[in-house]
Amino acid sequence: MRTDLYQGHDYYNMDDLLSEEHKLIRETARAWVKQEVSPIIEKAFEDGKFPRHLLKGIGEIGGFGPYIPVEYGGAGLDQISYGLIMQELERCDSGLRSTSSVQSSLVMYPIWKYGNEEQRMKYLPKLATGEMIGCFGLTEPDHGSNPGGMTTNFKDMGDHYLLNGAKMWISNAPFADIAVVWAKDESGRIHGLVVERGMEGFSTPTMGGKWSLRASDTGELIFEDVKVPKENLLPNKSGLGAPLGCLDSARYGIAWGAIGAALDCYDVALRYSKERIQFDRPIAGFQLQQKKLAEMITEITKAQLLTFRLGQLRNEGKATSAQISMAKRNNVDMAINIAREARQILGGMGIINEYPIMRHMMNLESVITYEGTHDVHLLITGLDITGENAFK
Ligand code: TGC
Ligand code: FAD
Repeated sequence: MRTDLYQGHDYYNMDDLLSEEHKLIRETARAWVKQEVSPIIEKAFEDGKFPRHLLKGIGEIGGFGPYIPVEYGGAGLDQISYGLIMQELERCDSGLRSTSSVQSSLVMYPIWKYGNEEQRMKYLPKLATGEMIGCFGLTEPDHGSNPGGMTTNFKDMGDHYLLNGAKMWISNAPFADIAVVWAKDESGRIHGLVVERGMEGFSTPTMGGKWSLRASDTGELIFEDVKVPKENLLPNKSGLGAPLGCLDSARYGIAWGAIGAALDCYDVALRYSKERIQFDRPIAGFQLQQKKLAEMITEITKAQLLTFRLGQLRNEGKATSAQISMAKRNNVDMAINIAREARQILGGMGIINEYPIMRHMMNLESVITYEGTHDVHLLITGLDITGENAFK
């Protein structure tokens, strides 16, 4: 088993912009990851299973609902703290960060923002500790980039709603206790409903065969005449803007998380390049390898600056959805390119599980697709700067 020797890289003294609390939160997350996750992550990835015993620990480091108010069990932290936790989790594995993102931004966020007080008190405290796990059902087999076309629907039956349809590619679905499900009412308006495991007609088959994000469980959500109590509808927002609002928060977390994956690849490649001797000298001394390493730290530094500024805007409530799209797209693309370059620096060692590079690279193929594809985010920027909609 490889010892986790990771250390952060801060070429532009970004730490000067952080508070002591920020640094403590980051160190706490890093120490927990090194002690509890790094020793088992390769095995979890090989087994294709999320290690569920980690859920409690994620809750303890503030990884479930970092910015949700303390009165609901959240950590009550700012957006920079949230980002730093995502960075440390994804530094280890994108699947680990995914579990946290889904629970925090796609389950707790909508219950907090769109739910009533009763729903908040019923679900949020248990979600914050990891005692309860949630998933988020937006994507359908025929509606991925275009969620507005969804066909999952519910009918008002007087004393309950009757839910029918199917969701696909749902992170955490196989073991989630609850699902925040987006479905159309009889007039075609989209609403969020909390569906609980055990409701008759609700099943969550596991999706197998993934070569990416293997340490995260992915499944379907099937609804066959599921009777959902009326009190499980999230009352305070409807329309496509409701699920997209959750995505803003999750995409912001991914922008930070992707920097973590890139930092890990850079850190491993830099160390390896100084130790690996070919032609009687460390490969770090060859210009071609220096070009790769120098470009990596340049791109990481640019992403750190972009993302920190986005965090400030989020703290002030000023970040736009398009700004978040730009950061998600840029940072995931940056990370996947760095993973590919790092793999080359390690030569043959780059493809085996003694090092994390290939795992990061495969994971990032999911990250560049979910929460809006690379192309979708480009089109969001295009629409924002030109006013012309190139989606349809
Ligand atoms: P469009 O007509 O543009 O918008 C419909 C309504 O939504 C509003 N809106 C937003 N509101 C909040 N936040 C945003 N980011 C928003 N973007 C749009 C918009 O103002 C409008 O409101 P209203 O009141 O006028 O009705 O919608 P469209 O149908 O043209 O679609 C636009 C598009 C393509 C950008 C959007 O649908 C999209 O982002 N597609 C990508 C789908 C996606 O990201 N799915 C993610 C599924 S969840 C997931 O992947 C979890 S992965 C696990 C993990 O995170 O680890
Ligand atoms: P499609 O929408 O079919 O896109 C295929 C290609 O067409 C892409 O390259 C896309 O960019 C391009 N394209 C589509 N529309 C346009 C256009 N207008 N112009 C130009 N190009 C276009 N979803 C959830 O709801 N909850 C989850 O928890 C969740 N977890 C996931 C976990 C994993 C591991 C993965 C892989 C996905 C997950 N998703 C989840 C689904 C994810 O959000 C979708 O895969 C994603 O939104 C893309 O949808 P799609 O796969 O159907 O691709």
